[in-house]
Amino acid sequence: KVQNRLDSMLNKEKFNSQSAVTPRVGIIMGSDSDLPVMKDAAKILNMFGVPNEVRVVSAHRTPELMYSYASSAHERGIQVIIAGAGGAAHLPGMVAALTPLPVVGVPVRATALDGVDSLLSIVQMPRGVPVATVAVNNATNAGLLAARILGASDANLRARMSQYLEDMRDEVLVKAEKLER
Ligand code: RP5
Repeated sequence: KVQNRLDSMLNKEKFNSQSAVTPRVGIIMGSDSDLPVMKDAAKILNMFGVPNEVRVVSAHRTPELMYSYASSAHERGIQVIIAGAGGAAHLPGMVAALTPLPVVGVPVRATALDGVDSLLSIVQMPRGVPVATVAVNNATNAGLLAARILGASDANLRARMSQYLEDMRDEVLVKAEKLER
């Protein structure tokens, strides 16, 4: 039911994954309440043409699902997992413990502690099990990092990333020029 709700929210905003193709990035989150933040990862990956899937997988509420998702993702062709969670955000670390794939963690601002709780939970992984943690609520950077990881062995994607950086630079220069006038 939660997945249906998620799919319909994603469809409404046209960020749904390109479902016919095998997803290369798995975007997971602890609750559908994380979607307003986490959809930015799907948006950026779709922009780069990277097939992705979006799922709710909770470390606390659906531990069995988390176990099966994380331990089998690489067998389905997933190459990077982006995991977002708020509060006592165990999801990225637990997933990293169960998969050989790179895991990017997104601390979601979800409680009275404003995301500091999620940030510390995700960034302070003990030695041996890394999670590449991005800024609080910055799922865009998680998508970009996943695209860069894939780009290391995908010249096409790497070229698109270089173009993205150039476009960003040009945008800033145009704005700066306007200010100077
Ligand atoms: C976490 O608890 C989720 O990742 C979410 O950020 C937070 C609140 O979840 P809901 O109570 O909104 O479902 O597990």
